[in-house]
Amino acid sequence: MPITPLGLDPTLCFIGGAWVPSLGGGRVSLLNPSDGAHLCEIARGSDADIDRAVQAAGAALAGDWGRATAAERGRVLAKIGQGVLDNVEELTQLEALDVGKPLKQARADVLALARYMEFYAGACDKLHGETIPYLDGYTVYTLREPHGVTGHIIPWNYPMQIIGRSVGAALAMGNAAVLKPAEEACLTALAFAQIAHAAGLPGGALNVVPGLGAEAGAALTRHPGVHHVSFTGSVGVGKLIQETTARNVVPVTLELGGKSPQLVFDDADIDAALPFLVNSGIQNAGQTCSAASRILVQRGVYDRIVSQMGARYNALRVGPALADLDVGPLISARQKTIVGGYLEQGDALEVVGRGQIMPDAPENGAYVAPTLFAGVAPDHVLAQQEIFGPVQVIIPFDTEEEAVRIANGTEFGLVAAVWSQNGARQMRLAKQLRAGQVFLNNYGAGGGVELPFGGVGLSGHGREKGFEALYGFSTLKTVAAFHG
Ligand code: TXE
Repeated sequence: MPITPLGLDPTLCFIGGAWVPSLGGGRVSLLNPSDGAHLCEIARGSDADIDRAVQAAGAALAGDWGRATAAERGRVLAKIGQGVLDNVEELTQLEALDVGKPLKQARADVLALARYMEFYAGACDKLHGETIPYLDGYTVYTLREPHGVTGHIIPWNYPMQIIGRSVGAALAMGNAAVLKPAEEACLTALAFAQIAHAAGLPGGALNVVPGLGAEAGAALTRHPGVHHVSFTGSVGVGKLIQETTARNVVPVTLELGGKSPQLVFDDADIDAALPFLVNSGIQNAGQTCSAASRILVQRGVYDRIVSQMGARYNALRVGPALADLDVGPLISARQKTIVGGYLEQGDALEVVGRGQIMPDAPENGAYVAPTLFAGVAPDHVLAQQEIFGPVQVIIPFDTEEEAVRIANGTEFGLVAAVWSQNGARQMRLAKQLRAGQVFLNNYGAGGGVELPFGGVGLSGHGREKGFEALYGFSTLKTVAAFHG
């Protein structure tokens, strides 16, 4: 059932360098979020498929992939990056169909994936052990080694970016990966496997087993042959995975979303801030772990921010991914119900901006009008819980201390941003804000692949992206030689 020029058969798993049917024989239906129509079927990976994939990864480590030098791994990753670039339009279309992302946002994800490969291609041979001065008669050094088989469980919101930052870094350090993409969107994960294979990645170094979280996902986290698990998704499943992997004493990286604030002070450059304030809430229809769902605004500029953000919201157009408007559909009818439930809880709040669903948007698409609330209390449910939809709340504050208290007043800690011209304040707040990353007078720093990324608190732990990820995807062996 080829559905793209890439010629994918999405009903298959990619194991040991070959496309194979699931042993369980089951299928899951993939829907197009833009119109709710059946897109294609994908494999419903089983315990046995995960077992096969883990065995194949182990065999790759014992074979060509395990023997490859760091420089050789780098060359393969560079070729994979080129392969991604050679297929930008096909991957863009696939992601738009599968995730419901407007084309320009999907294209940005493809380019990010290529850039991750390029970055990790260059990083492969840059992280190594060191010699340690010790007692007379000893030579001591460390070896930086792969964990072995790494499991990657990823969500549907940014498949390509998350593959880039986690699978890219794992392969760079010489691990062999088993990837379980989300059941809602997995086509670009399959396409990536195809591209990687064509680029010369040895069979078994990357295996992709689509399927359900409670089946293929759970099987991957409890498999004794898996030596590290990287998970991006919900807090609930993250906790479950931490428990399961603890039983095998396997290290885990968890990236679990957030309730990220942007703090706008009276002395901020408002014109510079405005596009970031809005885009950070509506990009990918708000289904972004680092979405800035809380905008904290000092009283002196409060009215201006409310009216100018409101005006931008009122101009937002919502429609099918291929129409390439400002906002696409949510991933599914289920997600629409969840977001709708939150909007109902905001019934009594002041709505100061609302985007427009285009009249010709298909009726069965998972569309939600982007909604901006103002005057929201910091402890309101909409200011505390991750909504994962195009919804932002504006919260007023008077003093810097109050702003920090509100910003730090959720269980999450992924991203925070400060808009102020006061350098001393920027430095103070960069230290005081409880977050894995703080942006000063910007938001997201253009998504740079070089920047380590991860959270504290319920947002998770461990860092992916950047050079830092290479530490997480490797382990250190100390060698102490006594030679007299
Ligand atoms: O996540 P799940 P869902 C948040 C966001 C969203 C909510 C629910 O708030 O509304 O989570 O989204 C796999 N063992 N984020 O239901 O279930 C699953 O198959 C092993 C934030 O999509 O966590 C998929 O591949 N794996 C977030 C992946 O986990 C399991 C991104 C994510 O699915 C499993 C997505 C299990 N028992 C949602 N159960 C972010 N951090 O960006 C599910 N999975």
